Amino acid sequence: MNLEQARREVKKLHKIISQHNYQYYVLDDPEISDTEYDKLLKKLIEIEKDFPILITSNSPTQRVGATPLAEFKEVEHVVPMLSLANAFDKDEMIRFYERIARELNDKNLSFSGETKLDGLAVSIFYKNSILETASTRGDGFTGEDVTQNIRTISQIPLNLIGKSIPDNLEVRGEVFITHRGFVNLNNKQKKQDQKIFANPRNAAAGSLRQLDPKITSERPLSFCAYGIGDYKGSLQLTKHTQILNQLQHWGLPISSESKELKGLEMCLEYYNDITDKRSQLAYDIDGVVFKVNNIDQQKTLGFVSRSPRWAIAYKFLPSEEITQLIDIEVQVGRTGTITPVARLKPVNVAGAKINNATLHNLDEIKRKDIKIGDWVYIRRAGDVIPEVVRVIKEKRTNVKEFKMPNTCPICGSDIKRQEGKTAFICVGGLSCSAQKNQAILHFSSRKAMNIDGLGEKIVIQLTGGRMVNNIADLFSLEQKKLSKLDRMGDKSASKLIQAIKSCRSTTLARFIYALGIPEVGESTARALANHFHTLENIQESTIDKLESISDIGPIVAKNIQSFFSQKNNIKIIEKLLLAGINFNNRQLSNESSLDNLSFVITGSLESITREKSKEILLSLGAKVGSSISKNTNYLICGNNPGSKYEKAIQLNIKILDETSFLKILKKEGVTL
Ligand code: 9MJ
Repeated sequence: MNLEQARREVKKLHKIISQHNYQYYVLDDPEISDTEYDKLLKKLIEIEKDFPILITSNSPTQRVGATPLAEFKEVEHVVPMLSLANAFDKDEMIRFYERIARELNDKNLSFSGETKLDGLAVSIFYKNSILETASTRGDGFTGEDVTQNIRTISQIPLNLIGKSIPDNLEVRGEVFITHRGFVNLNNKQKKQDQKIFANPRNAAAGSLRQLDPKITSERPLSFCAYGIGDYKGSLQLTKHTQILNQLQHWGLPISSESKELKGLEMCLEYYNDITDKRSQLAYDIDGVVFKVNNIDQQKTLGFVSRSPRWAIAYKFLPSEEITQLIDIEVQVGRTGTITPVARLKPVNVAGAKINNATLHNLDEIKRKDIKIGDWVYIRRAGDVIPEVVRVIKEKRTNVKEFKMPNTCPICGSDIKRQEGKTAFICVGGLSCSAQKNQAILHFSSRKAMNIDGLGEKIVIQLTGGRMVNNIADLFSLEQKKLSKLDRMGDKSASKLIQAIKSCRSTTLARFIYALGIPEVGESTARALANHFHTLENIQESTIDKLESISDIGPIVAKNIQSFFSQKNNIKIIEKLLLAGINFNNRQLSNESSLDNLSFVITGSLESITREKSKEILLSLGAKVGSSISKNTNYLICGNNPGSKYEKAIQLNIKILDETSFLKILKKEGVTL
């Protein structure tokens, strides 16, 4: 066989093997026996052995070819991976339905009903039908590059099959582990004296985030596609259910429970049917998803900050179990807030062993009349911290009242109640080691500076031994000293030093979030970064300027200003910058950011869909409205514009044609 013949043979084998994978994994209807399949694979391996030049990453022989990574690269999502808005009861579901039926003026809306898998959302990018990259959802805007781990999942095709596949196609779906896979995995872990996973979701997350793809390949990961993100090429489908169907024809597994539903009654019926069926399913689901089926209607509805307005996750009621509350202790948070925590007789709630549950605050304890020794209902919903729902008064015998301590159990400072507030606070500030530790843990957490390997046990040792007194001290840690700590060797110390070094290249939004300003979460941090562009601007901003940002009210504005006016904080920030922290976010380098500008889109654009334009604009901090008003800054006008065009002219609103719009995006660093 010469190289050309081998090349043709390899191509043919890729195609045949992909087709059989589809029959086996997607249709559950294999056409050949395992032995015959192995023969095909063996044939391919032999040709590749003779002609190594023909080995490509999309070869079925290469699913576990890659070497372990040092860390995951970050990837920015072209189209943000938004999360779904939730409905927790029938009323909320009805309100969702009625709101969009009214907005679309359609009383008999059609939906795609889907089960809501409880795993990890991922995005898989196919270029010319070949799997090129894959990433986790992360914070919705930036995720981690898990390409080599995704490749190990047999259910995920390395090559798409079938016709009319867009040149660029981003498939979105959930990676999960079935009940059976979970039990087998934990049995194996136990035998090998390895970590036991609390539930299938944790097991899936832990397995996908392995740096060594060989480990991932040994985990029973499954995949289900539920939509598409970015794409280039034609996709003449008008319904979401057609997209799902099309994904299946291209070789991707989809849920067999998905169904087209017409009207509210059918949606509610579907929810009840799936609720009844839940315990028979082979995998965990935590609700049902309804997506407006008509793609044009989806586009009309658009998005609000983090969620599409055309979809809702109607969640199942969280699981509840009964156990005894043995004691109430208090925990000191990052900003000194004292949280009472219930110590419980261990109980299994929805697959996880629960030892503690939050009691929120003293008022909550009084309102629920919780006493030490009570029998209580514990609730756990997904990732939410378990909580005590209510007391079973009939079972009450020998109970004791909880009293808020007068002094902090960690540092001995006074505990005071802030005027007009529910929370009790330890006044020790950063002299309280609990607050110090929490501040460092927050700084290094995944959504903040993302320092891998800096867990609670290490932080406690670092602050206890006075090696670290504040977040800036992390950057002067020495490997030699670090390696002497408990649970640390040379290798982990070197890894941690490397992680600390590499976290210095970050975004302004992450850094602001990492500082731990009271009540400044991820989304406020992003709004600040988008609005002010530089750290100095934020530090120097006035309360008025801060309040002019739509996400920020008077209390948060005051928190921000007061944080940046404290000498100690200024000193720590200076030290952090001196240590080399730098910001590489797109908005930073660009003075003409679209922050807070309001856009409306009309007509059809040629090189980008309206939906995609909307998502990109939102990710750049702009607002996208559905109708023209005097507050609109720009109308983006494609072919065959509607009445919005005339209205914009009447109101003297600036009109951008497609070319000008694309130029703006380019200037903002967006490549289509
Ligand atoms: C899950 N988790 O099963 C979506 N999902 O759609 C389904 N998640 C989703 N759809 C848009 N079926 C964002 C998330």
